[in-house]
Amino acid sequence: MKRFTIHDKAKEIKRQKLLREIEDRKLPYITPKDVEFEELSKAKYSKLHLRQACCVPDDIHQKAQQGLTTLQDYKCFAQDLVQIKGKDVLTPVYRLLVGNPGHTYRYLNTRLFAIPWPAHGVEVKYSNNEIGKACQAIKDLNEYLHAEAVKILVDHYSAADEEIGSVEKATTSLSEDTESGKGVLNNQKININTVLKDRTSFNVALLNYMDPSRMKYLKEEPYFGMGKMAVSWHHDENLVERSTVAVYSYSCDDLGPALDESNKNSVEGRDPTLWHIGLKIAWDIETPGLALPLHPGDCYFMLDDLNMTHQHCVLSGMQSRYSSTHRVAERSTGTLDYIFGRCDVAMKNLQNDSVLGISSLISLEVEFVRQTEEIHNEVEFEWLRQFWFQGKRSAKQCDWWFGPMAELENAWKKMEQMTKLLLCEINKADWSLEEKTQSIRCLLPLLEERQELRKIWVARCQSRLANNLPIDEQPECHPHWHHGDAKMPLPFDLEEIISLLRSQLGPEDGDERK
Ligand code: A4F
Repeated sequence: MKRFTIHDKAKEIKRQKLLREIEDRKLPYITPKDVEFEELSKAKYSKLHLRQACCVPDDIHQKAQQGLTTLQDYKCFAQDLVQIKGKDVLTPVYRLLVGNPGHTYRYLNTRLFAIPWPAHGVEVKYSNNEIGKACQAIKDLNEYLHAEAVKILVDHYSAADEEIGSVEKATTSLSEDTESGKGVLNNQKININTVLKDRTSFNVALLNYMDPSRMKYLKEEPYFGMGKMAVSWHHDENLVERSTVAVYSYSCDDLGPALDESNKNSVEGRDPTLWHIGLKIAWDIETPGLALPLHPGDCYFMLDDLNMTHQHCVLSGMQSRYSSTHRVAERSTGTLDYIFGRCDVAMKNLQNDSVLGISSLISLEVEFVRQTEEIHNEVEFEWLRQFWFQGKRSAKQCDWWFGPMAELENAWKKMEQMTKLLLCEINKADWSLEEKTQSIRCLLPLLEERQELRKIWVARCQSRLANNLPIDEQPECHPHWHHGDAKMPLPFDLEEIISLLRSQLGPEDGDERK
């Protein structure tokens, strides 16, 4: 889990400096009503692509809207208790992640676990048929948006100056020769179709819902005076580099028409009754910002590196609004396949004698020890605690995640046993001082991290915000056990073990750690 880093601090200082530079005056921004809109959006915002609702097939609208409202009827959306700059905060937007079985999406130090949409070879028992149908509708929307994104990207690259060359230019970042360290381009041609597919094969959809009339307080957009924000300026996290984000936006017509046309033209800035997507170039105060109104059923696509060069925000309208945001979530460390693979690696260092009923470590080499203890921390803090921190909220849709979580917990418990076995070895008399010191130097920082993170998670679970959540969303501090629990190899509180290990190192090691 990330804590408040120097990087966060530097960003905050930069943000404050920007706000001071702007002082009280607001920066200019444009909307489609402005004469400069066409020119500026082409020059600076060409990688934001709008597909108006009228160009989306009726059956897609019908199924998507039905799916989203069903999920809301069954109270499937929940506020996330995320961490910003080391502080716990509840998102104003209610969210639900749906996606490929076993996939997760991590944002603001929170790992969301995808409710699986129907997939071949995977059995999902939804808690009722309507929820299953809604997940299928999101999957159908996903397939539609994937196909459209490929077409839009092909058109986008073909329209660029160097025509097909620009596709190659856009793909070269994937083929940089990192071995030479010079960033020389590899001659190996990357198949363009593969690149386009990789960047549009959405594996999760992060669904959002917000009813502004129920939100007591929404932040004002600080730089341009764009009005109330549902989501502040940010870059989306945890995405495959240069992958597209495709969004289906459905603001309900529950308030009747927005400001009438004549009124719209006379009012400065954006129409506050309508939802908008706000866009700006990151750290740029010269280029005007952009506010693009979103009507029910409009889709937009954030293409290529737009999410890296620009920040976006979501500007609230008056109606309640759903969105389905389709993403290529980074798979390298975010899937069940990955984490089970890591557990297998750790288990390779454990042997069980079934006759004697005892287990032992195969190797005591520091590299094996480090790897096992790192995997131990990863399973505990990136998977088990993240999952149980969200309580039993996924049970509303299906029980799918509870099986893999129990399996991960079994593997984690074996890793607790492995740590205990290592501690016993360290205490054996037949080790040389050198071996002992090396082993402790390797183990100690990982145990210190475990202890510190356990304290942070206990505190997060006990916070007032956590305790005020609906009962089935209340964080569970799991795994947790009491001192002397005979079923557990080691205590929950590692302070004593850590002190003992520290005392076996020379003073120079203590200084090093400081
Ligand atoms: O202001 C916010 O948008 C916000 C409020 C809150 N109580 C919790 C989180 C956020 C938030 C945020 C929420 C969702 C999301 O997808 C991205 C987000 O990015 C952010 C944020 C970036 C708050 C501050 C920020 O700088």
